[in-house]
Amino acid sequence: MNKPTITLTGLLAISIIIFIVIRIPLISRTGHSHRISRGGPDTRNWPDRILYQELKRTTEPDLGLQILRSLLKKWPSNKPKAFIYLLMNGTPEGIRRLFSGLKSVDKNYNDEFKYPIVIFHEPGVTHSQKILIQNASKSLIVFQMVEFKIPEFLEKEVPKRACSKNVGYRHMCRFHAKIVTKHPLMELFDYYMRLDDDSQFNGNIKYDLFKEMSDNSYIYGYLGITNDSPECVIGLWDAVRKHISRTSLSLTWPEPMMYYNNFEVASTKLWLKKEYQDYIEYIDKLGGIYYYRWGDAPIKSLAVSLFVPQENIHQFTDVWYTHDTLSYPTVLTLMYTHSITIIALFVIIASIMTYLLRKHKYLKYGQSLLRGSVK
Ligand SMILES: Nc1nc2c(ncn2[C@@H]2O[C@H](COP(=O)(O)OP(=O)(O)OP(=O)(O)O)[C@@H](O)[C@H]2O)c(=O)[nH]1
Ligand SMILES: [Mg+2]
Repeated sequence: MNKPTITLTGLLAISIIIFIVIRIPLISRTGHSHRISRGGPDTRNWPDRILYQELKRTTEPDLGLQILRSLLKKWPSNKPKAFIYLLMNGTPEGIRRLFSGLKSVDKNYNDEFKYPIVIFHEPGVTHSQKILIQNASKSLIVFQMVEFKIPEFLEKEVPKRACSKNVGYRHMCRFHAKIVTKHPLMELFDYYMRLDDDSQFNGNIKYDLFKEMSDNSYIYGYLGITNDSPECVIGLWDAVRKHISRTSLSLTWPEPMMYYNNFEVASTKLWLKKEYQDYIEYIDKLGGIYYYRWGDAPIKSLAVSLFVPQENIHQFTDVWYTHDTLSYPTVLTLMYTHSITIIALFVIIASIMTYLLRKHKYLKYGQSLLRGSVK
């Protein structure tokens, strides 16, 4: 074989190996292959097709909950009671992002596992926009309207911008940390998945994430941990320390870390519990959400660290997800969870490279240099 053929063959081999490693769901930390444990109920007769078609076209806000209640009456007994939700901002760009996000959710998860999607929105989203959104997805989509206003108990004036974010953004943070936890949906269902309008699944999820949660008694599921900007969490850690000072709880969650929670799968019970409701009431009353832009991510991450035992927290390492500039799983996660495969991959690549270099004149040149025969 001549040099270009060898180089091409080598590159092809490396590409195939990388493709296989990326695409095949590897052995998870729990030791079982998710390709095998697909789980999930037989959904051929669910949801009832006629009901489904009728409901799919319904955009009446008040009917959203009725729809979900009817659906739950027909819910298969072995399927976790779960829904997917997101908050949309109603702007044309937001709706465009949503189209693409919903498509990726359907294609990579919901076409198979069929969980209802609840879209929260403020007044102003029109009937025809809702129809467009429903038609962009094969999932059952219901809408729920929420109205945001600055809480009356805040005494100081709320700045137009806090930590560079506008008031709408801070309403959004309060929505995810507090308002949604008081919504009737939380009582109706056992689990939920939260997404943003710009969330994207990049690969097929082969198993039911909610079933994984319930089978293993997981309470909180996440993809990765990152950090918030220190200036956006001013006073938050101190406030939490104060809140728990008269309890036996201790705060170990490092400042300003947070679960990257625009993807989050959790038990609804976690937020319904009195301990969380007391916590969020306390945090909310301090006003830091509006004064400093305390985000829902650090607020909820602190609560998870306080109220959820470590063994009930689960990192999904095989969900391929992108939001904004962050993608999961990260190379580091892959190396940690799939270290054997990564080492094997490096060994194979190193062997191929060595083989190629041996044939390559530069190696021979290098050897001559070392031997001192080239001046
Ligand atoms: N109704 C409503 N939704 C909002 C508002 N601001 C954001 N959202 C929605 O809330 C979700 C999160 O907002 P993003 O702006 O993506 O927030 P983020 O991803 O934390 O922040 P960035 O990474 O800084 O963009 C998205 O689905 C938005 O459409 C708002 O003022 N009103
Ligand atoms: Mg976002």
